[in-house]
Amino acid sequence: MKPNVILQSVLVLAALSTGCTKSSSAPASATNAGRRFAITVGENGYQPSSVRVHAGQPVTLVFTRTSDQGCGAQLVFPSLNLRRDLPLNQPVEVTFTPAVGTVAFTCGMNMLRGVVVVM
Ligand SMILES: [Cu+2]
Repeated sequence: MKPNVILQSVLVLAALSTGCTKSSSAPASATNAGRRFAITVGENGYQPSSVRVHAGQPVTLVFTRTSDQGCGAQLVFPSLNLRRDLPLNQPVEVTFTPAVGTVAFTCGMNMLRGVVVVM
């Protein structure tokens, strides 16, 4: 009987420690961990709504619109003179090499807003 109790507590500890690794919360602003950023377009806007990248390096933003509500069906990068349709649940990639400054992106009516901060 006693070995059983010990085994059970080991299993409980294992379950607790693996559960912890999943609980890191995503920050609202992503940092430059890579050159590829996934951005979700929901009814309330872009998530994350800002990313930070280094100047002179190509960056790819992968936009996925996940909601038919709101007005995220069009994506505009005014300073890049670039406009894309975002089909529902279909990733759309935008790649560019930014200079220092900010690169804004918006919905087709300039209501939803996001920004790439380039350092
Ligand atoms: Cu809009």
